[in-house]
Amino acid sequence: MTLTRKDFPEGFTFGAATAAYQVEGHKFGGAGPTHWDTFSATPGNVVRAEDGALACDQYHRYGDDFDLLKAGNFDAYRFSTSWARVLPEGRGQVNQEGLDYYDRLTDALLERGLKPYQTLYHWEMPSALADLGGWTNPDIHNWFGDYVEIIDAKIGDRMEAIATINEPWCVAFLSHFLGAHAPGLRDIRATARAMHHVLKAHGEAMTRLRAKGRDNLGIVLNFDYCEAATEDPKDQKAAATADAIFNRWFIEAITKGTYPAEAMEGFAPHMPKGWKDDLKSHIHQPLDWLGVNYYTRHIHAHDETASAWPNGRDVQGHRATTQMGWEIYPEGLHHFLTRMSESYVGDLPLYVTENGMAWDDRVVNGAVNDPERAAFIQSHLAAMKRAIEDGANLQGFFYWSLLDNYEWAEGYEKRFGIVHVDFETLQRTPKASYHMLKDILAQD
Ligand code: IFM
Repeated sequence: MTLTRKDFPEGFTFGAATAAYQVEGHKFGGAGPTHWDTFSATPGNVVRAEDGALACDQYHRYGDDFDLLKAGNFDAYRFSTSWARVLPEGRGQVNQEGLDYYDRLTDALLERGLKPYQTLYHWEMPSALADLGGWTNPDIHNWFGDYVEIIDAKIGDRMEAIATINEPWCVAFLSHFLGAHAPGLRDIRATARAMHHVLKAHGEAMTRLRAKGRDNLGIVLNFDYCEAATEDPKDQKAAATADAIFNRWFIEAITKGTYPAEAMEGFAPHMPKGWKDDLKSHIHQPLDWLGVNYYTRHIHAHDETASAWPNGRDVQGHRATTQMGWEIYPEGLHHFLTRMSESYVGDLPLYVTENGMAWDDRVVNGAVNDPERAAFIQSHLAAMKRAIEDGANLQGFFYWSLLDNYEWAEGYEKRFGIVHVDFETLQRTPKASYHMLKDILAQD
């Protein structure tokens, strides 16, 4: 059965998402360098050492991209504003060209009747602040707060919703413990600090925006279904530890003012001074909505060979995988939507702010046939519908991504878009999945 707009509650928002560094073309418009420019220029970090200098050139082509959204019957666009475009040095001198760009972009969305959903940080730390330790610096929340006030003064009054941070697990753990994203550290002290400071920065932004009367504030967390490989208590512990770091750390701090014991087992000796006070003063405060990003599950086992915490390893599952090698596991989306409402946020509005899949899509005779993606979307829509029936207050869904784009350490190789981008010519070709969404989102 094909689900359509009519299978969801009246007013349910359907959108597509992107992020600044992945689509804009960072070399345009006076943006300052970011830690992704240097991470990607360091051999071995990014496929073919590709960066976001040109990306999809949305900086010049946003009008055409928004026409595609409109023609596709979408209601909304989720985008991010780049700190380094607004403040090239991270602090101090404002780049007026950058502010004007986001002003034009906002107008272009509204002119087409598309609702703007802004994210304030989607991973491009200005290099000048990275030089000072980036997310490990105890002052980062103040610098972030200053940037937030500047961009908010320009476009905040026209945003449908504002998210502080995209995927703090990636900002902190993936980037400071696993070393897979900029700044590419593998250091537990840096990780513990980043895990905490990113939340403190979220809280600082919330406080500053509340003071301006904003009542549409949230955060976007990513979740990964953590399953134990066997019943063995050691494997169960490996899964519980991964779940605590990935799925519980951020939401528990925000909604309960605590960090999970299973994660503190590793991080406690490395936490920054005053972290308990910060939980009270900054982090534990109400949200207006919560964004849920969901892609896959991982199966965890105890690693006998590991010499240090968290002593876990991944075991390959048996489901079909995407071009990223990620298992397709829609049950996990139902799990997190219902888990959020039952255990953490009650009736607070939830949005699926990202969900999608990468595939090796090719243009053949002017068309891109991607039935795998259409099936992926339908199976995840079904999981969302079940979650709503089971009580989750889900109010919208944003497909990741509108365009094929810069997939971070994977460069331009992994294609998540419903619109194909030829990275030589920058030509956009809507894929069959775009046309499927266009059909199912038509109003009558
Ligand atoms: O491309 C990313 C995005 O920037 C954040 N969430 C996951 C996507 C796919 O990896």
